[in-house]
Amino acid sequence: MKDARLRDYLRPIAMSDVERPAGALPLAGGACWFDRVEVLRRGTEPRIVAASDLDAAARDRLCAPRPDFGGLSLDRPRIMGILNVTPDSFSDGGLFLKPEAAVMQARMMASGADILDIGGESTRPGAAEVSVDEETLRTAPVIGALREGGLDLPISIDTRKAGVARAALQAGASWVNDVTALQFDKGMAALVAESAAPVILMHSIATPATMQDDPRYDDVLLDVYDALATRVAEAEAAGIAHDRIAIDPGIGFGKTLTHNLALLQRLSLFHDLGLPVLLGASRKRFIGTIGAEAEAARRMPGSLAVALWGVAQGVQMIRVHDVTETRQALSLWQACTTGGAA
Ligand code: HH2
Repeated sequence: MKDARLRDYLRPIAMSDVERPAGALPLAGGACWFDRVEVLRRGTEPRIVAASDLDAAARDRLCAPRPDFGGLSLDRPRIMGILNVTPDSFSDGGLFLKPEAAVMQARMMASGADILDIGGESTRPGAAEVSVDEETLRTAPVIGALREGGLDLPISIDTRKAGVARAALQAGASWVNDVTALQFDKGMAALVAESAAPVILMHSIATPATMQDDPRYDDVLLDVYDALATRVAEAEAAGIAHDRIAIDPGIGFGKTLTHNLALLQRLSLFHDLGLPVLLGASRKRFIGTIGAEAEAARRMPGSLAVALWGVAQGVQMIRVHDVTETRQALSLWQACTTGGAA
C-alpha cells in the first residue's frame, strides 16, 4: 500500500524585507512574503522551487489572508498574554493563585495583549493532573470577575478538560486552548463544536507527566505537521468549522532541544495547513539552555528573540508571559519591516 506520508510538504521561505521582487506572494495575507518554497519529502534531500511554480490550491493555502479568528483580525501579529492561576507553573507558579492577584495581573496585561490565556493546571514536564473541580475553581471566578469588570478582550481557557472549558465559557471565556488538540478528554470536541468558540489545537505527545521521557520522531517537523493535519480533520469531522481552528506545533511538549529547534527553523511549513498559527515558546527550557539562564522568570530576552523569529516566519499569534516587553519589541520589528506601528 502507498505510504501517505511519502508526499511533498511545502514550506514557504518567509521574507520580511521592505522591497519585494516581482512575483512575490503574500504569506497568509500578512506582512511577510515569499517567492521561493522549500519542498520537503521524507528520505529525500529538500529542494527549492519558485513560488510561481505552485499549483492554484497550494498557492491559495499559503497566500490567502486568514479570516478573523474569534473576532480578531489576523492581518498583523497578535499577542496572547499568559495568566497561570496555578501553584506550580514553571515560570510564574504561585504568583497569581489568589483570585485578586490573578485579576490584577490580567488587567495589567490587558493594555498590551490582544488575547488573555488563562490556565488552572500546569502542563510543565512532570506536572501532576489537577481535578476538574479544582481547575474550574481556579479559573472560572477569575474570568467572571474580569468580565464583570468590563474587560472585553478575547479570553482563552487553557485546558484539556471539557468540564473546565464549559465552566470557563459560561463565565465569559471566548476561546478554547487545548494542549492535547482535543485528545485528552473525549468530550472536548463535542463541547467546542456545540459552543461557538474558536479552538487552538496544539501538538503534544503523551501527558505532561511523561512527555519528556525520551520523545522520538521519524522526522519531527513532518511528524508534527501530519499529526496536526489529522487533529484538524478530526475536529472538522466533529463539527468544528475550519475557520474556528488555529494550530500550534507545541514547543517543549514531548520535544527535546533539537526537536524544538527543528520546528522553529522551519516553522513556516505550518502555513501549508491553511490555518492561523500560534507559537508558544515564552521562557521555556530550551531558552534557558541556549541562553544560559536557569531561572525561568529571567528568560525574557531569549523569549523576545524567539517571538520575533516567529513573527518573521509569519505566525499570527505569539503566546507570552512578558506582554509589555513583547509589545515594545513587536512595535519596533513592525516599524523596521513595514514602517507601520503594532
Ligand atoms: N505552553 C504552555 C501551556 N499552554 N498552549 C499553547 N497553545 N501553546 C503553548 O506553547 C503552551 C500552551 C506551557 O507554558 P506555561 O503556561 O507558561 O506553563 P505551565 O504549563 O507550567 O503553566
